[in-house]
Amino acid sequence: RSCTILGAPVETGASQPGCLMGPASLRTAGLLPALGALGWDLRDLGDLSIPPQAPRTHANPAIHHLAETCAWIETLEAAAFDAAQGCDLPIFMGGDHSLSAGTVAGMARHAEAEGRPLFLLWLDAHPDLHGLDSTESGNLHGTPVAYVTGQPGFAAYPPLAAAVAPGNVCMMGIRSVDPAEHARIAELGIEVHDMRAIDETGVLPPLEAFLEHVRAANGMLHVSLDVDFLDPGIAPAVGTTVPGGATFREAHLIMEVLGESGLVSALDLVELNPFLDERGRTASLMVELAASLMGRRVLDRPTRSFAA
Ligand code: DIR
Ligand code: MN
Ligand code: MN
Ligand code: MN
Repeated sequence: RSCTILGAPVETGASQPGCLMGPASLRTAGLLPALGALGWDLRDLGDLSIPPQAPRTHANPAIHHLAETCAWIETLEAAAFDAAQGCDLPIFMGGDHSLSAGTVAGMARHAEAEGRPLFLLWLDAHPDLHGLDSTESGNLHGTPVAYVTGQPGFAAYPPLAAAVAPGNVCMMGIRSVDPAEHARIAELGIEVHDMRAIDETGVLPPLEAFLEHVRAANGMLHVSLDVDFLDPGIAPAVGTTVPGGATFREAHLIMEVLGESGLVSALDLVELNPFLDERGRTASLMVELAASLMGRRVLDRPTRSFAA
């Protein structure tokens, strides 16, 4: 199976600098050799870039780096579409979460061209459901899910070629929701498993139900992993830590089950800010989690069945 690796050193969607160093940090932590050892046919396309942008303003004065965000979305939409045509599973190394507005949009166009629906698993402390009018922080990493599901209010972003149906989105790990996002979750009926739900059921039942839904629809699955999905105690290198995140064991179980499903068509590794880290531990953890999704196992075991 083939995997294209692409770096997206985007940091303009976050409040503080540092995600620019994410791709270099994931490389330093050994992402490529880890996946190569699992038998993947890897192609490293290096890191993308955008040219310098003239500033663009918006009616919402909180918004910053709108021009850069739009340029990244355009670049990444095209790059994701091309990468998905050319391999089984592209990995996009971020960069802050605004990059997923581009990668998921490109995967949605790819899936539509294949005549299959795209599903989105959002592993994050935050739902990232803001529109350009509702974001109070102005940090555009809070907007990608609203954009890729085709919500109104994105006239300033590049037009979306193919949207992800809100009913095809599943979120896990959510524990910080702004009021406008709360209203949108209710309005769209997006499947959100917050940490309370995970505490009650564990990660497996909701994950397996979602994967069964993807399989039944012959869907493609895009997994977007925000570092702040993880508990800050194990993953401190992110600008928006929220207490009470996923444990090491929950995260690895999710990644292993995703890998065994054979349904994953793209992976984002986002929001790693190596400047906030201690000795690269968060980058190393993200590499280990990617390896779990890509097939690394402690012992052989029978493939899980996904009984309805
Ligand atoms: C917050 C934080 N909801 C905002 N969002 C983050 O600024 O809109 N998403 N950090 O991952
Ligand atoms: Mn493909
Ligand atoms: Mn996020
Ligand atoms: Mn987040």
